[in-house]
Amino acid sequence: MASSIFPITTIRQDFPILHKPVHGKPLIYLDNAATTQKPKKVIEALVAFYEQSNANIHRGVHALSECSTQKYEAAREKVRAWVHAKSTDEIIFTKGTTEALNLVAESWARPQLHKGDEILLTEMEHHSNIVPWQFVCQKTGAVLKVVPVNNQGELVWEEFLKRLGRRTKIVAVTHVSNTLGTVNPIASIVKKAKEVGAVVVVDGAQAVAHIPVDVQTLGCDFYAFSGHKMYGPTGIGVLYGKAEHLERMEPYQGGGDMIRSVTFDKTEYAPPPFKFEAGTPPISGAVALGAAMETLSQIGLEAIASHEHSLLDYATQKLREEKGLSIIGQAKEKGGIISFVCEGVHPHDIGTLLDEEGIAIRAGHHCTMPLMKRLGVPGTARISFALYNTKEEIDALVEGLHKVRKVFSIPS
Ligand code: C6P
Repeated sequence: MASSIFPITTIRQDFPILHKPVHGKPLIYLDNAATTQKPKKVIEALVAFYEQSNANIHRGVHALSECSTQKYEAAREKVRAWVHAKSTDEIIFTKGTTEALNLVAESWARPQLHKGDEILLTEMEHHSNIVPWQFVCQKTGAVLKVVPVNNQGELVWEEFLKRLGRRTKIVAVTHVSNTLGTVNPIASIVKKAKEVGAVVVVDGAQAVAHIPVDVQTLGCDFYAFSGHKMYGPTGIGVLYGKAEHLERMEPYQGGGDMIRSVTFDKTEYAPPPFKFEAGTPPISGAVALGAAMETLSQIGLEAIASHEHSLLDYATQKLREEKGLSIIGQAKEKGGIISFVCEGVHPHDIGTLLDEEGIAIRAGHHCTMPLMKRLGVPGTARISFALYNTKEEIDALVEGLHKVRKVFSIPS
């Protein structure tokens, strides 16, 4: 229903890159989980910032510096509202999800964890939500525990409960799996984790641009995401952290802008969020991320979610009709991501041959190697939707897959 009134033509006009041919064919961009394309408003916000407002923030007394500071802090407020945090003091700008997760691992976990403490992850985590915790384990003697996924690609709830105990200090879980599309029940996970006093860190990289996120309702302690996966620029991301944690945490890096006073004997830190933003931050990136959020708000996240869901349903149905093709990840709650494998064709060959048709997909392990091992596949082909995708593009994808089969002499 919603997709029929979704202003798809107007939306597509707003994304210049969608009108650039690739290999002489119209671009069909289905690699949105890797990074989304950028609307004019975001590109123009970057240009306008450098043409009209460029200066360093928080330090200058001059007009441009005040203007730049005001825009940067206004962007923080937009992010606060986007995830419904209580205060802008809980919003830290980072380089992206990866840096945000490393910040929690280094500044919250490493000083607090001890030998025998446990960090609970899931089998579907991205490497960004595995490797930083391994660093913590190496440095503290804590151990990783892993919740398995079932054949549908869902967390096995009973196994989660079995592994959760008084030694669990952190539960680190992805909101939406970048490989399977599975949406995890974060609020229920938080409720259980709180019963044992564990802190919950959510990797929201694949969620924030697709489903409404309210960190207060979810109750999580930390929530990490990247600007470039939500129509903003690369090099900007966000860590939400509950004030009670951020106040007690040590800084992640030292430098300018994160201090109250410095002598050679002692440094006093600025309060959060500045304590965690050493050096000149990605100012223009934050401003343009704010513009991306405005664009999404204007269209409406509910409408976007509904459009992407109809694409997911349509593509799932179409791909199920394809002989020799298996969809990997059939969770009941799914976001707009479909991984698949085709009998007799390596995922990389699928990706390369589709590229010749102007169709951009991703192929490989998607930075989820432990999940690939669990699923018994070296990699998958993956399509992932954004607000500008259409059912016609899915039809073209299916056409493209027929061509791939032809190249490999596999009957359709
Ligand atoms: N996934 C993909 O799936 P950065 O690189 O810091 O912006 O995001 C890292 C990251 C963390 N968690 C999840 C769930 C993710 O999906 C990603 C990025 C991309 O194509 C690149 S591997």
